[in-house]
Amino acid sequence: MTDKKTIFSGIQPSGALTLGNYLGAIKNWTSMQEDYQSIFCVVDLHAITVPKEPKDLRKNTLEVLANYIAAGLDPDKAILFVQSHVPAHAELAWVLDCFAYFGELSRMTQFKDKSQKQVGNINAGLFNYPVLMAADILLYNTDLVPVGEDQRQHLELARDIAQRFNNRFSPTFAVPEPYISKIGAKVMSLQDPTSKMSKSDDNQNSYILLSDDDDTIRRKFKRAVTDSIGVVNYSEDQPGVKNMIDMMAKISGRSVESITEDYLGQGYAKLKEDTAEVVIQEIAPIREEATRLLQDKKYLETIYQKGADRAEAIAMKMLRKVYKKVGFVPRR
Ligand code: ATP
Ligand code: LTN
Repeated sequence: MTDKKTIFSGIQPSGALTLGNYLGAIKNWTSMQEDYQSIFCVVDLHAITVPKEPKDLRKNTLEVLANYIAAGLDPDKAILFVQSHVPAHAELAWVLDCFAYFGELSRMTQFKDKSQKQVGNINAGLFNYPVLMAADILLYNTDLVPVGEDQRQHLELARDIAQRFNNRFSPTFAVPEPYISKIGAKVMSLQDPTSKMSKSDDNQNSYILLSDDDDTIRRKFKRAVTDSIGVVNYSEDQPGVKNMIDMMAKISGRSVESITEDYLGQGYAKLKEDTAEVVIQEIAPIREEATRLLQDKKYLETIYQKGADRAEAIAMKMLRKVYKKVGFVPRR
């Protein structure tokens, strides 16, 4: 083991990845993997809280893994694995369920949103979702969790559960901090720039998928909703325009001020076209590499098997410690 700090994060294989997933999460991971002990998971246990066809789940799981690697996560540096391959996640989640309160879980915004979308299927998994997420994080003594803004509340809960457990017994879990970058933490919908870009949106024009071809990306940006002000400003009052500038800033590393200056006196059409091109430059190579990797299932298999072995070694140590603290009799 190293003395590096640990980061852990995950994405659900609930569908094709969006530009929001990439800019809000994966892109940050690729730069952090150099400096941290890095663990990235494909959280398939979480994905079944929303009904899924088994064949789609299998396909999406490999796609997310392929995209991780295609986007630049290096399996020799970072541990890349599939959540269901390491049973300790489900096992710790059960223990933590007994340290999470009905009241606090009822207040989770994601639970309330998803419940509204599936009124006939508000299952217990959907309710306990944040506890499983806390288990993911706490198993690895995680210091930092790089996620998008929408996950902040879940992170707070994970911290509360960790502290509650530590206080009840003795220091066991590291208390994780969220890592939410200033730019890109909330990529907005291209059709309604006041709401988050989301892969579960009914309107396909509202999101860019990492698998979209160049012309589809151009078309979606061309149709993007802006406003009737007609002047490029970086302002909360012009969320559509702000969204474009933020995407450019996140991808290019330039400041929002200097990008905004470039468009002084220009209409929105040019801003949209240029943003589309910047996005294409960034994600077309990822799409091509992911497609190539997906043809090599054997390679992907070696990556997730090695990843699960490495993850499990760490996770089992923590699980044993937790079982001992709560008073379970050891098997041997
Ligand atoms: P769904 O839309 O089905 O709820 P999702 O697209 O939000 O799913 P998740 O697997 O829940 O995908 O999220 C994976 C990661 O991507 C999380 O860290 C989340 O914060 C981040 N993320 C998702 N959407 C965005 C977005 N629009 N902008 C920035 N980050 C995002
Ligand atoms: N709930 C997260 C996905 C997730 C996660 C995690 C993120 C599950 N376990 C652990 C960070 C750390 C989401 O993005 N919806």
